[in-house]
Amino acid sequence: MDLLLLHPPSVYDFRKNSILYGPVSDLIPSSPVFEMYPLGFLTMTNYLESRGLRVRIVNLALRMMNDPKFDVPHFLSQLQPKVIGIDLHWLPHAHGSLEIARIAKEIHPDVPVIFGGLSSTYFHRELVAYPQVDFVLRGDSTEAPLYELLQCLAAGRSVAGVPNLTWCEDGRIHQNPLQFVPNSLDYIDLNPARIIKTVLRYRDLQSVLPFAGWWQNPITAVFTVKGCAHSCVTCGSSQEACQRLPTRTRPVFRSPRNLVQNMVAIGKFSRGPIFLVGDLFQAGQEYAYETLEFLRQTPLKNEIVFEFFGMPPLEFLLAIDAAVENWSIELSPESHDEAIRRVQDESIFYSNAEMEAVIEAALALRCHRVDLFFMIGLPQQTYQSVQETIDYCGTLFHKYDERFSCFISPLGPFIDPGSLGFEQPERFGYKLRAQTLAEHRELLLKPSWKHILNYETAWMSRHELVEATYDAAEALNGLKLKYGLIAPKDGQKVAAEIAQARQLKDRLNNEEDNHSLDADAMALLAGEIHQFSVSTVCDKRELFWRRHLFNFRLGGILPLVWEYVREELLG
Ligand code: B12
Repeated sequence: MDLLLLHPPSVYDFRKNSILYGPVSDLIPSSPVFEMYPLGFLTMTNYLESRGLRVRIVNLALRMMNDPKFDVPHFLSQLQPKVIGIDLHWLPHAHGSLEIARIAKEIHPDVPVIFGGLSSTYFHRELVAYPQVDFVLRGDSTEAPLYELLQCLAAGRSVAGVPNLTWCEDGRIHQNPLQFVPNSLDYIDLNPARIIKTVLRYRDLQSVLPFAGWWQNPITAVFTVKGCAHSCVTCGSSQEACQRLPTRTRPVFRSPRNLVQNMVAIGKFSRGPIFLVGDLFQAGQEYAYETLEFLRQTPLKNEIVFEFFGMPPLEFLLAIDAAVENWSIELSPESHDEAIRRVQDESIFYSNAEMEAVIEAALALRCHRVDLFFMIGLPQQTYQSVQETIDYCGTLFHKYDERFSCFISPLGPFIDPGSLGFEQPERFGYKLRAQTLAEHRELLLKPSWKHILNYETAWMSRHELVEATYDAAEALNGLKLKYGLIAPKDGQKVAAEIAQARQLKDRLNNEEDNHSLDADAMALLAGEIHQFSVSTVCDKRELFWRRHLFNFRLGGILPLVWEYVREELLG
């Protein structure tokens, strides 16, 4: 095995710690363990394997979740990798990633450990000073430098010429220039066929699954862009954040043809929905329509999910409807209050009236779902304003049918490093509670999410952010029940879970660390990731699309099994 890619849990070992993680991951497929690994694991695997190297992905976070007895040190001691790669892409992995690296280094002291991802890029100098980290590959695109680094390590050559690399020698930190910043994304893709082959090679499907429940809800994503043209205050990959990290100065796109080819490749194996990451209009109108034209020419039946940062022209919705059989849209107005929305990024501001026109137009077509996402923790947003957002959701539920839904969640656990809010907190009314990687690691071990948050705002204290979240969640759940958007049984379960989480939170109130928790609370919270922190602001299942009797296409998978047997077993 030339490279072992490990995805850590947010906190190691979450199964033993007593922490109320809170609803920080309720609107994504992962749990608060943040068990989903970066899409980049797939592009790196594809790139390296196509050049003859052998790569194995192990989602340690998911293995630990699925099996309470899964023994990480024992598992790692059974493997003989030449190099280990660990992602610290999302800052919530600040604790787990370094702990996994420490354990791996103890077991395999001579195996180099490489870190990568956006948070690694931001904190690269601090990171490389840890004894368990040998290298950090900076940037949002690392396939080619990673290949070069692995070649150097295998040949015992100097790494001084490897682009994007930060490394330490004799106590001195070296920072090679960020030379690999590709201006097209067509050189990589997720190639599901190759990933299936690695599953066969290591006879290990469990370690490659992206999140708990994926087997039942096999959503896949195709990325259209790296970097961004916009300047949203809270985003760690906005134009300004990309310059600050730095990763790139302007966004770069995949060509529509390449994008659609990748979607078709996915459609051969899976009937699940395909999420198009990034607003197609970022690359311009021509790009957006060209993508639809390629889609029109394919017989893809999967649900295609489009996200829009600004509002698309209504004709574009007509064009989607003409090109795609099954489609949905996702919009993120963040707040009902236009003044608050305007602060995020003036350049993609839209009014409620414009947004409602888009919703109406989509629902008049074959669109299966329109999901609206709101956030808690924005500049200028008060407790009162959050509750008014829920009133606004009520007005919309009244107007539209059951294909329309709204979601709300707190900005958490961290405001992204590199974002405008993190870099210029006073300007946007943020008060930061942590700045360094070490400080974020410490926060992650606090007893409840109120203490974990790395910020509060001039308009809401941490206490108010938490209260606003549970109150809004309760009210939104009530509205969904009222309008028949969720089954009474499911709605009642969410309500009970919110009430329980509240009670527990009150017990933890003002506790600054685990030592002062009473024994009952400690016991309730030991290893807790589900009861009080998953499906508390909404039922996670609301996020998923309708299921198919058979989610996967055997017709696409069986030829690969045969190819594998021919190539690897029969020589
Ligand atoms: C799609 C997306 C998601 C998807 C998941 C996609 C996935 N599995 O990767 C969903 C919606 C589930 C999601 C969830 C979250 N996300 Co998100 N996400 C994005 C988004 C929009 C695009 C990412 C993408 O497509 N990348 C393209 C792929 C191909 O590249 P890549 O995965 O980044 O990998 C490359 C490099 O990063 C690097 N790399 C990464 N890991 C490693 C490891 C090694 C060893 C090496 C060498 C290199 C390396 O090399 C890779 C190959 O070139 C970005 C914003 C953006 N425009 O970048 C935010 C972003 C990455 N997400 C962010 C956040 C905060 C989150 C959440 C924590 C939010 C939350 N509280 O719920 C969760 C965490 C989920 C989890 N781990 O369980 C922040 C991260 C800020 C930070 N520094 O922490 C971003 C920047 C912006 C944002 N706020 O959304 N996200």
